[in-house]
Amino acid sequence: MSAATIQERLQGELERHLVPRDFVWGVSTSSYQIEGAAAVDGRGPSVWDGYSRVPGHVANGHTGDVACDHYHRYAEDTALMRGLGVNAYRFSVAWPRVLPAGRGAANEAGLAFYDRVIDGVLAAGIEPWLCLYHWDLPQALQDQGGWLNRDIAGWFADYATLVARRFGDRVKRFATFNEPGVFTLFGYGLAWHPPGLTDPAALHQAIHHVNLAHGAAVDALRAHVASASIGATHSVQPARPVDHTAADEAAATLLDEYWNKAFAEAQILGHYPPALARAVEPYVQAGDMERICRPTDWFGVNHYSPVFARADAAAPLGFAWADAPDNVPKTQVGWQVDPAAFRDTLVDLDRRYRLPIYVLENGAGGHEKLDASGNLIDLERIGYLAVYIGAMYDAIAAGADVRGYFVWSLLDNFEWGAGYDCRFGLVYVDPVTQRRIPKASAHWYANLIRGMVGEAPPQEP
Ligand code: IFM
Repeated sequence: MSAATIQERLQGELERHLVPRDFVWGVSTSSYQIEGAAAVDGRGPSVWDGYSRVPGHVANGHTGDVACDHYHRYAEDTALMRGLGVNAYRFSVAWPRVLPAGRGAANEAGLAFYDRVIDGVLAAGIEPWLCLYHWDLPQALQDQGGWLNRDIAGWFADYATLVARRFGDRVKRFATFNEPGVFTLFGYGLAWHPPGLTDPAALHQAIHHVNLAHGAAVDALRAHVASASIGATHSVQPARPVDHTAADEAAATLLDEYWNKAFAEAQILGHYPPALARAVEPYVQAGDMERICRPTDWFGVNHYSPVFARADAAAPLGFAWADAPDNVPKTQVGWQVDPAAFRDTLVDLDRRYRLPIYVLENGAGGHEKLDASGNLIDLERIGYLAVYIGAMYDAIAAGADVRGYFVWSLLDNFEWGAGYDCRFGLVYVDPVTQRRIPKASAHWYANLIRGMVGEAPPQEP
């Protein structure tokens, strides 16, 4: 089926009332990946500033120093979103930009930047969805133990209070964390993110402290923002064995606990999955599970592709990360394309947690270059988005309460260890000139939204 045929089918779904008119169509970004201005206007260093400078940590020695220079170009980026016709924008606040030392004195210039972003998107008719933490921990807090220091739950709650007091008059949608299962496993278990450890004890401690910070932040946001709508954003992907051996099956079950369940189960159901329950026990104090399991309003899911594990007795965690098998369809960056897994994930999340679901990230990565005419006709990304949005509709038809969909990402940006050559944007960004060029997928997504929302056509991006 061509992308155009799928688009027709998708728009036909509206007539069949599968997607309510108030369905949220959005795009997502994150602070360190787009803002740049790393040492501007009083921003303090984050763990990624130092980590990315160590040779070998990030492809080509790239850093987030400049990124997409969104700090200075946010108005242009808001105009791009307006052109897409999205009605929501998920972004994150950089903790070290508003609290350079992580706690204590706030940085007025940093807060004022987010005032401008929020006021700008609201003026464009776009609802801001604010995420408190997308991995850029203030270095000053890392120096005090970071996620291994139990006090961080209180520091995070104070930061949430600052954000709530400043922006809560205009922002109602808050996510506490983005993908806690990813930054903890990569940072403390696999040494692919800061602080670069392969230490199971540290990983388990960090998991528990992040969960405590989530609960404390939910309470802080609730206390300071009238009618706040609060959730957390989890990366949920089926964890599969690379081979169908008993050892690999066990490895996949463990990966599933770390990646998919360590946070969602504790935060929503009030308990850890079995293997983790034993592992975190030394760090759990009386009353902790009640502190973590606070009522939330929605479940944020980021979904891309199944993930794979294989048994490895020599690995600190007893399993190793594995690539997708050779014989499956993949995106340019090697992630399996499996829309049925997306449908099944959404249906499963609906049954498991009984919360309204927002897909806060979905998209395809590529190693893309402009063509001779200076355009980027990213048919592979269009195909990916079309079949994944179709799979989301199938989940809705099967009863899953999915209320919104956000593409990752608005812009090509700093893709962590992969640097800038791994592009997820609807909009191409030239890393040298900072010129923005909407890809074919941006026009495709704008057309899709226009057909779905059925309002006056937004201006073309
Ligand atoms: O770029 C990341 C984002 O920061 C978190 N979710 C997955 C994206 C693509 O890898």
